[in-house]
Amino acid sequence: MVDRLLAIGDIHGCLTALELLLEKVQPTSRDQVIVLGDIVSRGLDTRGCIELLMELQTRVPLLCLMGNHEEFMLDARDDDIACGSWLYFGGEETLLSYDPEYAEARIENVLETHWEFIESFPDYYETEHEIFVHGMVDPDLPLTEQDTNEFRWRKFEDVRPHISGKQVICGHTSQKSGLPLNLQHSICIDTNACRGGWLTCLDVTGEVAHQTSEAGEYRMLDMNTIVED
Ligand SMILES: [Mn+2]
Repeated sequence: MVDRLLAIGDIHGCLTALELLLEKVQPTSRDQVIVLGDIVSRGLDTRGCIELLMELQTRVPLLCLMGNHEEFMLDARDDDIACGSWLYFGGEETLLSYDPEYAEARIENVLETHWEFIESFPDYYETEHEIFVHGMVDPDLPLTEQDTNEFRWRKFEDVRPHISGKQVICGHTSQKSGLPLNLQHSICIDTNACRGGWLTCLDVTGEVAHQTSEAGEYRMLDMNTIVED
């Protein structure tokens, strides 16, 4: 048994919000932290976010899941066309963070240890009562039988409970309200951190959400007050 199950939504290079979030939540070796993917792209400091998470993993049980932006980045590594399209979707900011001058976006600058870290991300994580995933799941199929692209790409739309009966906790579909979308059987915690919204850490066990912004703000939400049908 862990003290707290903690899920962190789409970080997208927002190092200020991530640092403040970890300072507020103070994860320990008795917690389990799951980062729901899309750590990279768009925000100013992907490199810093990856470094911080790699360091945190040395002292806290931490698992990062594969998002569609990690998929973009891995595809860009060996393919100029894929790299060109990723640059347009936020990859440019990612690669600039690997240049000390923040001037040149060169994929060769990404550290080998960072590639290995990103390659290790699985598509989902399951506990006895929860499924953690970046995108979404097909509600009618067991996880082992579905198209794995769903895990990284499927949007949080027309959501129904998963056949397993487990609660699904995901990111990917940005909530412009800045609030997690809490359907109880499924919760989306991409709260638009990189576009003036919030970075969310859902404490599944405590039924609260901690949120921070790139502007240095912090707030806590009672998940039971934001339930939607
Ligand atoms: Mn995504």
